[in-house]
Amino acid sequence: MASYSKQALADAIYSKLRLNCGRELCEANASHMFRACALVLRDILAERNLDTQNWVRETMSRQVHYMSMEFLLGRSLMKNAFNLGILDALTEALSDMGFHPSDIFETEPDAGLGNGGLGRLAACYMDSMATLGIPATGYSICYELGAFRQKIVNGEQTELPDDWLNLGEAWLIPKPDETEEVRFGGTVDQRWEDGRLRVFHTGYVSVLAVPRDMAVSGYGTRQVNTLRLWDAKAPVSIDMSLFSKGEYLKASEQNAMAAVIAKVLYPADHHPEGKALRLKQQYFFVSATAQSILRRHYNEFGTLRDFHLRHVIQINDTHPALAIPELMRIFMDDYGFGWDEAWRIVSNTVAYTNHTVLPEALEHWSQDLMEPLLPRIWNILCEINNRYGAQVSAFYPGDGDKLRDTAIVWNREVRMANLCVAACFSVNGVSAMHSDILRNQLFRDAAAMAPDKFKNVTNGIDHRRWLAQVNPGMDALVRELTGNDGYLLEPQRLRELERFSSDGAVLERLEKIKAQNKESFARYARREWGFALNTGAIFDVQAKRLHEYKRQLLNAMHILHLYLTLKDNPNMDFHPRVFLFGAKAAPAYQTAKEIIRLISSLSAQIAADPVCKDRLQVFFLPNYRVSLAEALIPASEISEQISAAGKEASGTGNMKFMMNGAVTIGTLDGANVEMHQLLGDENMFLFGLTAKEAEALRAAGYNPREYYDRNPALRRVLEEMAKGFGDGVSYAHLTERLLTGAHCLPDEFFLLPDFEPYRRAQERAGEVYRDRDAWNRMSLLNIARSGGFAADRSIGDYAREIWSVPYRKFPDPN
Ligand code: 26R
Repeated sequence: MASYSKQALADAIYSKLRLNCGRELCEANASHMFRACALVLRDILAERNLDTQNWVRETMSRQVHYMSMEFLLGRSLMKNAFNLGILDALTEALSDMGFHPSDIFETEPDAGLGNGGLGRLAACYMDSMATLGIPATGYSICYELGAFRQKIVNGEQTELPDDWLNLGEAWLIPKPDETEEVRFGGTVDQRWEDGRLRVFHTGYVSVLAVPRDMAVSGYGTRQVNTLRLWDAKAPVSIDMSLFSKGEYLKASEQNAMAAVIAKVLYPADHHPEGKALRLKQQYFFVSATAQSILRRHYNEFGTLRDFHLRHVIQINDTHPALAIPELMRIFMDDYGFGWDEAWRIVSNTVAYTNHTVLPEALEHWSQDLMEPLLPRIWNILCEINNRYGAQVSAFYPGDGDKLRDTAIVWNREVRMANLCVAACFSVNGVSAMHSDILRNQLFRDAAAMAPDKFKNVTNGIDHRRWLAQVNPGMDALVRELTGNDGYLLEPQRLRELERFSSDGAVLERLEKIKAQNKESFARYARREWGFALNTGAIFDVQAKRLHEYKRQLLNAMHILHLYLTLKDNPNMDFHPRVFLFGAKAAPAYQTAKEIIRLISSLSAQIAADPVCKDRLQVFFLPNYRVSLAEALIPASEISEQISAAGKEASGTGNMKFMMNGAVTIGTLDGANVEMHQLLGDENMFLFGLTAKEAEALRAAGYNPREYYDRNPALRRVLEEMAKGFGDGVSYAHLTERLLTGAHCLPDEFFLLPDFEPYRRAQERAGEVYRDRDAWNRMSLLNIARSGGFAADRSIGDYAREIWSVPYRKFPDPN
């Protein structure tokens, strides 16, 4: 790989400062400097991106198109420098120019174009695809505002806009010549013309989709793939006075539509709102992407006949599912294909990943919204529905229930998951357990019709970012113990650490690295929020979106229990704990917001009580996001993965904590199940109902009162919660939800049955922690066995089992 000396980089940065920022070095602040660096790297990436595209054309290899409404990228400067192998040269260049490199890296705003797991997964996968030599393009929307900034005011979440583009724009390369037109509304007519039935769409409103491409580097390779982010623009900006009245109205409609479409990322996670704007965003994104892919293929080959042999489109949950009817539309209406041939090509191109089984998170769109906004798409959906219904009826003759359950259009609603299952050649879940639930429960009837369609690809994380980059101390230890940096491309080599599991000196060094990471996070927390963390305490962390199924409330209840116990018994012998939470709540999710408030109240109460001094602390860390996770995870010792069994599709935070040597307290849910298989009971603190047991309990008529009546400690916790704390806020609404269910099932996520088992798991963790040697060994084994949760492994699975694209070979996982 061509390398760049620090001098060459310094020169390039200097000239970007002058030419693009209009600054002399002596006038440059951190923002100017960041921008100049980003522009320098963008040039290097742009060149390699072109080479990559030429290579793809020459080799005619099958390409992957990864469609996702979310890419939670975080920061890119350090990442790109690391992948290009110029991180050291860049830091030295920055120092030589009189700056603290970390100031420059930290100036970069997170690109927060995602809400949580699904969006971060897409970002990790982009890195792995480039690294593994897979020709891949990601597609999404260039949201002007990413995930809201969370501010805690008087214990409550408030939301502020996240204006990331200001500086983040430096990474984007506009490609106005590849603009696509997306059409909304109007009417469709079918007329015979030249011997074939043709579709005419009139009276529509147009929005232009303009690509703003971001280059995605791979590690240890020259390959640079593309992430195409669509920006929305109105088609007319010419003098309105030239327009007749009717055209003026249309023009302003188009302007209004364009102005809002790419404005903001929807902050809802696991809860579709059914809003017209969200549907417009989805279609905008999907239509632009489908047109762009087909156009490029057609320009190259002059035909779309073999399209599916050259392309595979992976859709990240159902959010891009309208790609299916949109592709059908383009094949038929724009390129003159008949239904059957179009269907054969489309259904052999599109593959679907499901990321949630929560019924309330499954998308459906009403006919009332869909039909007027996307009239042609509505036609096509109805046709897909009719044809699939006929197949279902043939397979299950006379079975009305099956026809209802698998229907794509039912009761004037379009069910997006059923559409994907009917149309895609592959359907996969994101952990072994989740994929079993898809096959045997959620999509059982469809799976019986096409069993081979259903697959599993367990999620994985970019271990270069989430271990090597965020935890330099641990990275250095791994390199030393394994002899080199080979684990960066072969994550399974982390296994070699097992040899040191009884090496006292190594275990002590591991402990020291963790201690340093805790110190450095404590400094961060003091700087950011003025918090004073007790670094002698166990750092116990739950960081993820706030949702009832993830059970942050169970964690809070246990903390309250600890607090009450400590008050009763101030001399209690227990190792000091710091409980840390990071979580954004969807702005309209009231219960989630109440839970944040509860954690804040509890935090204040405990901070104010002298009995807790040096022993118990609780902090709610505001504005959890990628860059905060990067500081927090390496400092964590206990990882809270305590979702109600059967609800968390996989989890990926669990993997990040494990890889950084935190020990998990968790339920048998999602990928925790696979972690447990690798670690055994000895290296993880497992507790609680299994998915099966939870189901059985529900079926038997679950009554939370039984647990409340039987367990005095639990009862007391709930009573105290209802009373509230020093700040006078009552949380009776939360206890009511658990005990009697306020407009919902009482305790839908089984906090009460799991309370006592959770308390005991916490107690066990506390005991083991005191045996430093035993704890450090667990920590080491967690790191050593985490290689299978690298995104490189997941992408290898996708490449082999679903995409049929070649990729660089990795040693067998086992
Ligand atoms: C608004 C609505 C349509 C919506 C529903 C659900 C929007 C966003 C989501 C987020 C879901 C799909 C999500 O993020 N799921 C998470 O995906 C991760 C990556 O696979 C899993 O690790 C995690 O368990 C799962 O909750």
